[in-house]
Amino acid sequence: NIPDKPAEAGEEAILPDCPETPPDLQGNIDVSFAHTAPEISKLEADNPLVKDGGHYKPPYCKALCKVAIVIPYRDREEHLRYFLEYMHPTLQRQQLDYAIYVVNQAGTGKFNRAKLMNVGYAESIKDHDFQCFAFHDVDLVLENDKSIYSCPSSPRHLSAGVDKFNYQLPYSAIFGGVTELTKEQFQKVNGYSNSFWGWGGEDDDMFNRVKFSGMNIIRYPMDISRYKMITHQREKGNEPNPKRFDQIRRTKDTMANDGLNTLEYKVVSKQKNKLYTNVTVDIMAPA
Ligand code: UD2
Ligand code: MN
Repeated sequence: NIPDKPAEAGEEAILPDCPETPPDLQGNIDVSFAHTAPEISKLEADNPLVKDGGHYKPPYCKALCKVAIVIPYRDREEHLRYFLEYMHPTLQRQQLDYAIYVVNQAGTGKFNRAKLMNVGYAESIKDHDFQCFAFHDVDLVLENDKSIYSCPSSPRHLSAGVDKFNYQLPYSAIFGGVTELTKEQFQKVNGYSNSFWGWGGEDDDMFNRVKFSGMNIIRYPMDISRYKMITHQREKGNEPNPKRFDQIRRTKDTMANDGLNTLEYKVVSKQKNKLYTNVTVDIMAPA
């Protein structure tokens, strides 16, 4: 039986489980960045069921899982609007209970993608009992909604195919772009390293963490693992990290003492916008 109106608070318990295969998936999605990204007010109007910090729940069924989408971020305003434009409708068709967290690095110091993702994890679980976490570059937009962001049985690499790399894996151990782990899996690896300042290496370090914790990476088939990357220059403050090669050689020795259990930061502000929760954070970045 499908109720004819959205559940009110407290009615949720009587909703049927959402089906394993969401009925409204469309497969390929036409993604283009040729237009100017829509204004936030337009995106809000286009996504009326998203509210309260970018949170959505399917109105007519109980989602199979609760997932936080965590975006490491600084000064990519137009990318964020493209991301919201395409990803909100896609995630709704996937019938997930999800919320979007934009973790915005304060200041002009060295960027630290991995530490920002740890912060997103730590702040999101204060708000809801998320079961899994999709760590997501702001400039990647999914081109096939059959790549469902549901909780993975093993750490999942979602962005296997990216247009920039001709939709092929540049190397088999790549674990950057978009990844998804359950809370248990993320805790088991002690989260990401906090020590990768600047561009590169943090994703390979996470690959190592997964491997040294006795887990394997899984991926969807290449015909649905497809993303478009918004083209961009390398920012000032995100220059390649010269220590990265040395750091990823040492993951096995460092991972137990560098991660969730050593995470330190100061929240500058936490704001629930309609389409996303913004967490601006001081991560004590070196210049
Ligand atoms: C690759 C990886 C990325 C990460 C990075 C190395 C893929 C598809 N992508 O991306 O996941 O491992 O290499 O660190 O494998 N960002 C900002 N503001 C900045 C700089 C970065 O918001 O000033 C965020 C944003 O979410 C961006 C992400 O960090 O998408 C990765 O940075 P990038 O896009 O400059 O790096 P890229 O494309 O080489
Ligand atoms: Mn990029």
